[in-house]
Parts: sequence; structure tokens; C-alpha cells
Amino acid sequence: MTWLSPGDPDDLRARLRREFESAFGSAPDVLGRAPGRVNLMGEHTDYNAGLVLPVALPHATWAAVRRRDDDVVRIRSRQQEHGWEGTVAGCAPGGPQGWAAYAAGVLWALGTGAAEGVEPLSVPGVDLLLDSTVPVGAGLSSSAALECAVAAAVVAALGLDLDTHRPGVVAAAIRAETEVVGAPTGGMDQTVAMLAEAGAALLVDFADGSSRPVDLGLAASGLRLLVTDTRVSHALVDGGYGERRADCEEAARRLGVASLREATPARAEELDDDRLRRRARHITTEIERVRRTVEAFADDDHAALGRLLLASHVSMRDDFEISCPELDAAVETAVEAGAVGARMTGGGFGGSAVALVPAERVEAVARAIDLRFVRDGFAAPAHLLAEPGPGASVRRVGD
Ligand code: GAF
Repeated sequence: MTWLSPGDPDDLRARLRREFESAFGSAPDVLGRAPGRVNLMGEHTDYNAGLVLPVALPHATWAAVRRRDDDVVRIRSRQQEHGWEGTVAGCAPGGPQGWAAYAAGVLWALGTGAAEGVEPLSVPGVDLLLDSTVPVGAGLSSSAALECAVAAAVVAALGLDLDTHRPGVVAAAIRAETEVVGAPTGGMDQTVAMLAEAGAALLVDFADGSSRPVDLGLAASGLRLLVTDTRVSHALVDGGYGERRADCEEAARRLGVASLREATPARAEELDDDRLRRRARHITTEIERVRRTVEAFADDDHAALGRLLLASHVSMRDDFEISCPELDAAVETAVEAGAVGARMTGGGFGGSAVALVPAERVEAVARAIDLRFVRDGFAAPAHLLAEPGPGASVRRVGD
């Protein structure tokens, strides 16, 4: 069985600092950390002004940053063979490609005043080294973790207070992803990476941008969150995600509403076009499921949680059409082996499933999924435990 460890934060920090010094010749100013996430309910609802309920993972991306006296930007990653070098101006859309675009894009976005009311920062040249324990392409938001780790570290390296700048970092990270990387994503991942609180999920309402922590009571009810990475890689820059987003916008237009948040499941059924009707049905019922999931956690109602998770998975599989055989097998097997409930999570087309599992059944459920994958001829999956962690943090070197 493969378990993905979040790593020991002190060890990771010490190694990053050491390797920064050997890569760039002196110590970094700041180490930033931002987590990946697993979403418990509310998929593709963020860009429909809906509700989401993600949890920050203990797995995170780390960024070591040192300010330079010129405008040169050097970016390296422990996970990538080749680095990127350019200038602050060269970080703008159309410049960096591939993984470096996530980091460089944030430097550009921080300098733009990424949203209304967000002050543009004067971003200098930087040396930057990245490390991560968030699996890439697993639907666990490695991209937002990278963007937010870099942005948080740069904000702190400028001598600014991170807490005051959290909303600005969220906005900058979203702009980096949509405008520099070119992935038309919705904002859930960056929001949870910056605003999550340890021990809780984050309920975010994208109609007004408000959020609040939701205590899941996992320890008290003896439940754990088991995440299974199917190793079927997903990429948000591929067409499927953008097509779903376009379908939702078209469905809203035909219903005469600004976003599907303003529609109801009954209104979704009025759509003549079968595909758009099913897309709108998923979004409108999924938003309702987020509300009911929050209530079910508060009531410690395992039967309701099981029904909601499964209904969400079926909706994503049949109406939104973003699942795949590996995700369906992981969900089905988790429930057969004793999970309270399970669903695919994240953007879809591969990636991970999340199961709510009684603590004493975790090993058995993971083993059952592994056996099922062997039987079905799928690549071996990897598992991790999603202990709800905190949002991004920074530490000045020397503190
Ligand atoms: C990806 C996107 F980045 C998010 O904005 C969200 O839409 C999610 O897919 C689906 O819920 O993670």
C-alpha cells in the first residue's frame, strides 16, 4: 500500500533552507507554506457563485524567498529538473510556461492590485526555491498551494503583515492561475489555502466571498478522511474543465439568471437541452448538498453524510460527467469496505476520491481499493489522511 506523507515541517524547512543556500549562495529571507486541499462538498460550484466545503491538507508547498537588489527572478523547484530565469516584467501573461508560470504569475499578479480594493505591491527581483508534498495532478490543488506559498513568502519578504494581505494574496493567486497559466478555475483552492483554520473545514460562499470555519467533529465521532489518488492525472488547462464552465454559463443565460446560484433544481429542469439541463441539475443540487452536509456534520448524522456524499458522486458521474472508471471504483469499493460515504473530489477527469471512514476501518478500506484496482487492471493508487490543517503561514529566517 502506498501512503503519501505530509513530511515533518521542521525537517522540510531545514532542508529547503540548506538547499536554497547551496543553489543561490546565501540564506533566504522568508519561508512560506501553503496547503493543498480536499473538497468535501460543492464541486464546480465556485465559479457558479455557489457554496464549497473544502479542508486544507497537512500536505503543503514550501517557498523559500530572498529579495534581490535588481529585477532578476530565478525560480527553482526540488521537484523539477529545470528552473526558470527572467525578470519581474517577464512574469506577465505570455511569459513563463509550464510549472514556473504558477510562481512567476503570482509575482506579476501581486504587482497588479489583483482585485478591487487590493493595493498593487512593488515586487522586486527574487530568488525562489520550491518544495512540495502535495501530489501533482491528483486534484488536491498543488497549483494553488504553489501560488499561495510564493505569494505569502513574497508579501512577508516585503516586510508586510501576511494576515492583512490574505485577501489580496487570494486574488493574486487566482489571477496568476487564470491569466498567466490559462486555467479558467474558480477560486476555491486559493481561498482555502489562505483562509483555512486547523481542525475545521472552510465553508465559502462565492456569492459574496464570505467564509467561515466549520467544525467537522471528526475526532469525536471517530471518523477520518481518507483520500485516494487514482494516479489518473488531471489538468485544468485541458478542455474538459473549461467546457463545463461554458455549459454552466450558457445554462444560466438560457434561464435568465446571472449565475446558476440564482437558479433552483426545479428551474434547472426547465432547460430543453439535455446536456445543459444535467449540468444545471448538478450545480443547483450540489449547492443544496453543501448546506445539508454542514448540517449533517453538526448533527453527527452518519447516514445523512453517506447519502449526501454518494448523491454528489452520482451527480458528478452522470450529470456533470467528470468522473472516470478509477474514481467510480474507488468510491464504490470504499463504501463496500465500510466507509460512511465517498465521492470524487476536485476538478475531475481523474484525480482523487475522498471517503469518510471510521478510524478502525481506514486500513481495510485502503486495502480493498488497492485490490479492486489490481482486479480492474488500473495503476496502483496512493492514499493519504486529510487531517484538517491550517492555511498559509510564513516564517522569517532567523526568527
Ligand atoms: C478545481 C478548480 F481550481 C476549482 O476552482 C474548482 O472549480 C474545482 O476544480 C472543482 O470544484 O480545483
